[in-house]
Amino acid sequence: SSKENLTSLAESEYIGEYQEENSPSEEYVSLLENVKHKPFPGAKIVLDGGATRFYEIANDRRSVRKYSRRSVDFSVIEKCIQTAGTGPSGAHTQPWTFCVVGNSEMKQAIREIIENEELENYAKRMSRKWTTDLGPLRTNHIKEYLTDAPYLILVFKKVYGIRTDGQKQQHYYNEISVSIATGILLCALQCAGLNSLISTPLNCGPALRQLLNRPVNEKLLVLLPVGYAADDCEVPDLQRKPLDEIMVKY
Ligand code: IYR
Repeated sequence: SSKENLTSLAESEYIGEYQEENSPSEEYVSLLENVKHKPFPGAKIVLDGGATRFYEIANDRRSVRKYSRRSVDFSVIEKCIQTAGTGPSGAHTQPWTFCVVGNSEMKQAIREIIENEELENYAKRMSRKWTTDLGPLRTNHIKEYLTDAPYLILVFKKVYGIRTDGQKQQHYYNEISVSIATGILLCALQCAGLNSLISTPLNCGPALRQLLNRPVNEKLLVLLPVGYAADDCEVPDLQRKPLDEIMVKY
């Protein structure tokens, strides 16, 4: 049956929650049908000592949960999101939407949705093992950063697209694509001297999607507060694994 087929496909290789099967009758046309190929000389913008400099910037990033209310230049946010949009994606479907919220009332509404759900999450939905593992990070259901940070970026994955003729377009590996784009966004924000946090508001996706008036094919992946760390911001003194623990050379 189609259900079985979907399950086995999903188990062998998870390309996304929406998967379509061949129709015996339909003619298919690629979205990229008219794309020509051109010579490519390779990467041409090279930073001197780029790998080391980029490491230093990336290694300076910390997940920040306490923000100053100091304002952020919106054009910088725009440039960082434009950068995120350079990410690779399955069949070049670019299955992302970055919603930027700077409006105070909307941030407050988002905070209420998330704090209400997180109260349940921390008390009931997350296992005791999970909350114990998180204990040292000092997180809880109260999230002042959702109203203190000047901007919230809600990252949605488009689990499928809609073609101009109304047909659904499969978005292969959409979660991987949007996760990679989000990683690029984190780096861009860091390069701009901004702080951020990847937050994963469990069970809040549908309510936030509706609040922001997003269509049903968009699902919330992560939410990032963005801004400057508060003067009294503290982070856990974590260590990153050394190279020899994360790289295996063959
Ligand atoms: N989403 C919750 C809980 C949380 C989960 C993990 I895994 C973290 O590394 C941190 C927090 C929250 O935002 O508090």
